[in-house]
Amino acid sequence: MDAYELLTRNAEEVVTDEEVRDLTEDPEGKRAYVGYEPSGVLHLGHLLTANKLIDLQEAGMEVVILLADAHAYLNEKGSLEEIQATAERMKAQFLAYGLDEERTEFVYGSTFQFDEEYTRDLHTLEQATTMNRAQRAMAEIQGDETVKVSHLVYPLMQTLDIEYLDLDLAVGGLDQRKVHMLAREKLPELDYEVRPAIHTPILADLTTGEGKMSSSEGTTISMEDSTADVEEKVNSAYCPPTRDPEPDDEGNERENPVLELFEYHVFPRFEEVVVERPEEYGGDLTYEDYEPLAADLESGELHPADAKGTLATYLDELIAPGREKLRELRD
Ligand code: IYR
Repeated sequence: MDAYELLTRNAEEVVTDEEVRDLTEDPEGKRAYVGYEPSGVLHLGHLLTANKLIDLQEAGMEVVILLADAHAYLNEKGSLEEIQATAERMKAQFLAYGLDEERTEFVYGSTFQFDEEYTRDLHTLEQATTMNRAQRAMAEIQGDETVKVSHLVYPLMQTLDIEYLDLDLAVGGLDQRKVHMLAREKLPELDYEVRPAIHTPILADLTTGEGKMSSSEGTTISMEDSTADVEEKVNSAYCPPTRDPEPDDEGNERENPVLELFEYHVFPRFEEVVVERPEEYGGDLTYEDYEPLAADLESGELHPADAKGTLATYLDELIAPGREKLRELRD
């Protein structure tokens, strides 16, 4: 796979394609980042962007993981000390997941975001941005609580991070796109360069196929889940034999979350996927790509129950090293 393919595969959006193409001409040593508000246990949402970071490392890029402690503080996730303790566990799980230690730099936001120069730039950005604009940038990240001033400062700091970490590329879930658009608009006003961004899709809730998979509501899978938990969650997942399920009775759009997990989590990390079946049910099925598996589910060749059993096995293998790490940290 060439660098352009590695950077863009499974991306929902690339801003802009031309800028990313330029980057792929000589990706070796270029710096990309994702920022995470620290949380003690990684879940499939974190791992989706981590998959992209692994792709970037394979293309020769250096990866910066911003442990966004000050951002989590602004977003009322606890005291800075509490947030930093969970960040250390997060770091260990990322490495266990398969990020290349040599090409991964972990940076705490608070190590540079309180510096004088950064703070001055932040105040300049505050002058250059309307409250309405900052609030819109945060809408997807913050949820529906009351907007505080901290929520408006948050996207401006995220904008400055791109400059202060000396990056060539920003990566994030699609929920980060409005912040990245704000950054593209505002960085030049401070005479800083615009950087391209790559956005990964937001996956649907596992049980309903609706909305977005989240750690606070609905069902996701985390590094803390046991093999039995993973099996149980995947077995009760929504999995009609189609890629395009009908909306539910209230008109809510639905996805097939089992197929999404194969596409975005399993195939990028495994050379092939084997569905084990007894001879009397047709014997094993082997897939090297997502498309033929999805086609077999649609045609009825692959039964949803077999797809789920297989998905649970592969997801379990992906989270097992992180689960082990968490256990070690606890002992
Ligand atoms: N907004 C992110 C956290 C975050 C990301 C980046 I990229 C930053 O520079 C700072 C914070 C989230 O929603 O988790």
